[in-house]
Amino acid sequence: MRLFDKPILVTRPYFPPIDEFRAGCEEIWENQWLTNNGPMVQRFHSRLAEYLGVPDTNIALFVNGTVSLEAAYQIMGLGGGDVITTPFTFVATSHALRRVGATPVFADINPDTMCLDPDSVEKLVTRRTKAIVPVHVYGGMCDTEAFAALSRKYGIPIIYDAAHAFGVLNAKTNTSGGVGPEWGDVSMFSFHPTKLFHSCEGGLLVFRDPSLQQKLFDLRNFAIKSETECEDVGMNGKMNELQALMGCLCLDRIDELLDARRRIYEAYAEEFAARPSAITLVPHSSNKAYVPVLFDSAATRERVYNGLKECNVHPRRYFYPTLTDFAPYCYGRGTCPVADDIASRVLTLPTYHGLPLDDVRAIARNVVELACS
Ligand code: T4K
Repeated sequence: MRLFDKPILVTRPYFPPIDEFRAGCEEIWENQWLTNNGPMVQRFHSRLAEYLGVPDTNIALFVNGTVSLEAAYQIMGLGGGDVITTPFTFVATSHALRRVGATPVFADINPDTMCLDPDSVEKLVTRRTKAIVPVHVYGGMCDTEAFAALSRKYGIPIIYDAAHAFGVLNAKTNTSGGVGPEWGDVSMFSFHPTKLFHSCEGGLLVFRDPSLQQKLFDLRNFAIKSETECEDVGMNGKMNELQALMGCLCLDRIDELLDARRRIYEAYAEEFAARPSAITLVPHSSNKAYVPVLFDSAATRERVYNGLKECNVHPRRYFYPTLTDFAPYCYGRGTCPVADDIASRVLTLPTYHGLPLDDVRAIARNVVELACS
């Protein structure tokens, strides 16, 4: 077992060269503009639209992913209704629902993709259902065709929590965050620094209907229309200029960031190739945002998790426990056995730009040794 001198964390943010950040700051200082849709935010907005291949009328930037989800839920009018979603996610997916007055109803996940299972969802649709919120877990795409069919059948919108899915190519349509039916009515991408692409903090909504854009712009700016008019209960959801600068610099290197994750994933895959049946590397995401590994039992997962920490390697049990084990959502406890089972056996291993491949291989060998001990 390799012991590491310095802690290896599950992830590390990417830091662009500081000279480039300094040069961008000089521009911001020159502009004397810090927030409220400044020039750097507008530049980041345009560049993102270009990168994603969508009209710039179909996106809106926010201060973080959670707030942008709240804005999407509010604009789609989900308050007061039920929304069917997954318990196998970060708490933000459901917290944002509760914060707009909607009730999360938990359906189970598909054991292979770990994403919301459309059949399980359909069994829970009622007259109170106002939307479905699937999550592209770890950047692996949901069964988007099945959700599009449910949307048509029941006349309810699909809002994807695509927090992990920046840079993902939809294998069927070859689109990366587009506005076709495969991306639902709205998709939310998180630009938190723990993500492969970031803007310090940030969130992006991509939506099919361009008429939502002005409403979202208004909502993120307190829903004030003028000095004397306020037309809704708005929020302060604005991204600032420093965030946008960081986002632009990271976008300059998006191919390099994606490549780094792919190389790390491949190194793990090679080490696990002759793996014992106790370890399964989850394969389905094209952006390799995470390195999730599924073990044969909860006991093996805990042994590997604790053993790695003793070697100064700090993986995370994303997403354990499932949301239905948390106090605000415990009314759903026990209703999603597949999600509970996966959550008890999964571990996400370290991956980030700059993590040496030699360390990756050593971590993988430690995992094998611990899993089989
Ligand atoms: N939907 C989904 C499916 C999500 O996964 C998330 C966020 C959201 C919605 C909400 O999007 P945002 O509002 O966050 O944009 C982290 C992130 O804070 C969170 O953004 C992310 N999902 C979640 C999966 O992971 P924690 O509590 O695990 O973060 P933390 O502070 O323990 O950091 C993780 C590791 O990264 C640590 O080992 C330390 C390291 N780290 C972290 C930061 C912030 C650094 O080395 N440097 C840093 O600056 O939640």
